[in-house]
Amino acid sequence: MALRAALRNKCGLSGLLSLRSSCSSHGRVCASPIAQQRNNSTSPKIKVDFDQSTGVAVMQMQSPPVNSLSLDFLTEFSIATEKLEMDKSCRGLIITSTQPKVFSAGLDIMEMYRKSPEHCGEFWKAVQEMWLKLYGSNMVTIAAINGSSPAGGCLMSIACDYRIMADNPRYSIGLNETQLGIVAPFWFKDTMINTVGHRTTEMALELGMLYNPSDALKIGLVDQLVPEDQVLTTATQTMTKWLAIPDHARQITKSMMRKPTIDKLTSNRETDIQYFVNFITKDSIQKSLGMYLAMLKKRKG
Ligand code: CO8
Repeated sequence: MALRAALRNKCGLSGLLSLRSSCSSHGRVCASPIAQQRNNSTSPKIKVDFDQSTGVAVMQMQSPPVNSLSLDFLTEFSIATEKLEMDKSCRGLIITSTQPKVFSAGLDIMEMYRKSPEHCGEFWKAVQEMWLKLYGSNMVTIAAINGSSPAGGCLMSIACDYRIMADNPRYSIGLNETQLGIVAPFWFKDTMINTVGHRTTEMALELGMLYNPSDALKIGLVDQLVPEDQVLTTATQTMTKWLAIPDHARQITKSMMRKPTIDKLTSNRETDIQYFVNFITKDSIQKSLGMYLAMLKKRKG
């Protein structure tokens, strides 16, 4: 809580939102004090290394044990991404994990379980913000998926421009929400459709499918598989290719492809929050989440 308050005072989500609304959705027209700050930063859950000479930042998610997307994590993520976005010299962002075997376990279920409607609303706003920042980024974004990436972890990956996954059959990726008894919201669904197409998304979402890397590659959920120890180097090499394209042309093209999906959420954020809060606080849904949490613990034992 203290961390969140501190982060908020420095540059909270509301600050980020007002920054965002004063910016063009295409070029980098914003002048902000944030832009002048150094972009090598380490916060408790996110480490950013920005190489001025290449224009590429590597963001490492470092929130043990499984990089679950808690409210604090999401707040740090949005602040770190916004800082990079505002820095004209940062053209590319690689996202990866320091946690063994896991890229991200998705949304932190504890943030949705037995929490007040107010808390759930605040949490959901932070989830929306994370997606808006990433899906709408002007930077080239590459997910270096060096472990499992279910649900919100998959959303984070498919919000990037390109996905490289470790070729380890023990890892999985997908939007598995129905397995928890919950429903992937329309913007999760739209991001997946934009990545793998309607039919594949329909089946994947209904069944809550988690794909091993080779199946994920087959359906286009990831773009490339490489040995585990080459995920980051391949991401760096791939970034060089993407950065060879003139920024303005690539950015306008990206915006043309993604803007309708982004607009659907930005014009319905409050309704989406209300829908989430009503849904997640239902007794039946809370019961499903409780059972899923118990299953996670039992599986461990
Ligand atoms: N949230 C909170 N805690 C978690 C989560 C999570 N998402 N995932 C794992 N944990 C906890 C475990 O309970 C365990 O806790 P403890 O140590 O206290 O027992 C600890 O993290 C370590 O987990 P594991 O032992 O399972 O770690 P492994 O390395 O064996 O496995 C996995 C890693 C594969 C990531 C595994 O933990 C897993 O499958 N986790 C669940 C992933 C999942 O299903 N996430 C879905 C979250 S929901 C979401 O992202 C979108 C929701 C959209 C809501 C829409 C509503 C309208």
